[in-house]
This record gives sequence, C-alpha cells and structure tokens, in this order.
Amino acid sequence: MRFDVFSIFPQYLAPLELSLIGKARKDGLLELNVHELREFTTDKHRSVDDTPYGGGAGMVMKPEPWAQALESIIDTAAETKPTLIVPSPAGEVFNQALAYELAEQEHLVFACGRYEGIDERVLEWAEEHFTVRPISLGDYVLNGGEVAVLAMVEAIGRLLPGVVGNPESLVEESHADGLLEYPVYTKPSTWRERDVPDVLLSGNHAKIAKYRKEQSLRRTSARRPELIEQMDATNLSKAERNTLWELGYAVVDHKVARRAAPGSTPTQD
Ligand code: 6GU
Repeated sequence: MRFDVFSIFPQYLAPLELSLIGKARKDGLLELNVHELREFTTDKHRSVDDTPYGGGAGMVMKPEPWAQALESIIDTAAETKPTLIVPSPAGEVFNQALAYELAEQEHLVFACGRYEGIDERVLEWAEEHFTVRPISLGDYVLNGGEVAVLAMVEAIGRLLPGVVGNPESLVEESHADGLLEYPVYTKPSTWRERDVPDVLLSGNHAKIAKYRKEQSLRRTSARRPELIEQMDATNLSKAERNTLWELGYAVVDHKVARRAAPGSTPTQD
C-alpha cells in the first residue's frame, strides 16, 4: 500500500516514523511519502491561501498549488484511480468499517487543508483522477487535517498484513464486531484490595468467552447505546439475549431495539 500526504506542515506527520507504522515503513510493508504543499507554488511568497469570495472570516486554500501537487503523483500507467482523502469536519465520519475498506486500496492520497478549507473546485476537478472522499474524525473542529491524517494512517496501516505482530489482536479489539472491548486485567490478581474477576482465573475458556461477551454488551450499552441498536442479532446466544433484555433491549427478528426509555413510564404525583 502506498500513502501520499500533502501538507503545509510536513513536520506534523513526523510521528509516522515511530512505533508500528514507522517499523512497517522500514520493513517495506507500506510506502509513505509526505510532501510540502508550498513546493508546488510558483510565486515569490509561496502563498497557498487567499480571501474567500462572498466574504466572511478566515482564508481559503488556493486551487492551483493543490492541482500542481496532486498532478505530481498521478500515475498514468496505474490501473485504478487512487483514493483522495480530504480530511474535513464536513466529511463522512471515519470508523473501523471505513478503515477496513480503505485498507483494501492500493494508493491513498491525503490532502490536508488548513484555514477555512480548500477551494471547492479542486475537489470537483480531482474526481477526474481520484476517488474523492471528504472524511471527518468526528463532530468537533481541528485546526487542520494533519492530526486527522495521523489517526487515519495509523488506523488503516495497522490493518495491513504484517504490520501488527499478532493478527489475533485485531479480532477481539473494540469495534471489530461492532461492540466495545471487554475490560482487561493483569497480575497481581489482588491489587489495593481489588480482585480480578474469579472467572478469569478459572482456566475455563468457554466460561471466560461467555463472561467477556457479557461485559462487552454491558459496557457498550452504558457508553455507546447506539451501537447496541445497530447490532446484527442473527447469531446471539440465549445468554446474550438475556443480558440484552436485562439492559432494557428486546431482540426482534435480526434486530435489537430498546424496550422502553428509562423513566418513560408515566408516574403519578
Ligand atoms: Cl478530518 N479535519 C478537521 N480540520 N477538523 C476535524 C476533522 C478533520 N475531523 C474532525 N474535526
């Protein structure tokens, strides 16, 4: 897999030389090139922004440096269009399913905007050469796309074959099955008068799996109830259905729905 990142602050991407992603680059499991956008300007001041048409606060990124930058990496011999990811709080929300989808691509290009964003015509023009995907990390605003690219490259890169040493760690982690991961414990078995749950010391692997699944459901219901309602209930065990019932959900056909909102029972006063 090849990644290209364009930014006016290439040093922001330096952490991608560290840890698992850094090692994967050295091992040749992924290629990652960071480009300085200003290299693609032609004026004396190397300017990349200008005032917005229609008025308003802030500055907008000029189209021509972006076109020059993106054209510099177009491979006319490539069989498929690269995907151009435009980090933006106005994009579709990034999640684990999208990370898996993007990990299947051969070539991902990231265009880090700053200021109020990139002239919209760049995205329209780029459709000719790229599959364009404006993507957001979530419903809050960052100063630019660089931090979002750090997050996305790490989330996607770790899914590539060989990047994570033990691929089994990708199976049970949060969001792998649409739920949050169960709590984890290590030695000592008693710490500051707190015991590790007995079942985890029992050596009974079936019981442990059942316990962890239940914890996963309870934690997801408490922290991210909307994920419970998005669950596919096709293969739930009797025990899992019982836990869901206890948590206030009913399983109908292949779906999970809230039985009644807590406190929705009419009360007399
Ligand atoms: Cl991808 N970019 C910016 N600038 N802000 C964000 C974001 C992205 N995701 C959430 N906030």
